[in-house]
Amino acid sequence: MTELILALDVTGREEALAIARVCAPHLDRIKIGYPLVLSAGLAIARDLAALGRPLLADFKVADIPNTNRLITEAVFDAGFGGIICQGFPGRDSVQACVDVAHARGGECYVVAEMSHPGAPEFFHGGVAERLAALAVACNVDGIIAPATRPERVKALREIVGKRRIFSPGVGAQGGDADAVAALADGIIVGRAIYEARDPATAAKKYAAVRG
Ligand code: 3DU
Repeated sequence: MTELILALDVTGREEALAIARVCAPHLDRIKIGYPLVLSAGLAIARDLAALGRPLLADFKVADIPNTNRLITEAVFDAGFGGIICQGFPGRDSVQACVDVAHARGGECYVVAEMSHPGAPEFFHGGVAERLAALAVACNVDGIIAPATRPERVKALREIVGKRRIFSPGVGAQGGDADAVAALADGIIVGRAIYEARDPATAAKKYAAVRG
């Protein structure tokens, strides 16, 4: 089964809660990050987690191990069920996030390759493959790979095997839900749902990937 993950990047507390409430029946997870947390406050995490869907913290954590540890502890204290970190700071930094996440019964995901047009500048040429291998070595729960480049999701699958691949870039960034759903364990959809006139109907449409 492919999961549907809502990237809830709206910047108002009430709007976020209203959209999450009506979309929740169609979702497997909700992902939030700086846009919502910096505008609505960290307490929004508890309110969203109360909807019963695991909440993913997309803070793309990228610091020294001790700081990564402190950030990850704060994330799980706030009610999140998973965290996304960057791999480029190296194995010890990623391991710090994974260790805290697993000690708290949560999950950790590493960005292997990003979805935007500028991503190839640093992620291509073998870097994404190395990040995916590092993620596996650190026993992550999965990686993030671009829905805008299905062939890259396929290539990174060779490296991560059965570990999850969550794929952002569907809809607003041009990625095709069905093409990516065949390759990834979850599609991450933001604007195409929360900017729709009727977010619940949009979520229901993308939920077709859940089978
Ligand atoms: O383009 P959308 O509105 O569907 O949102 C995609 C979300 O996924 C958004 O939160 C963005 O920060 C995140 N994301 C990517 O789009 C691409 C990545 O490589 C990693 C995260």
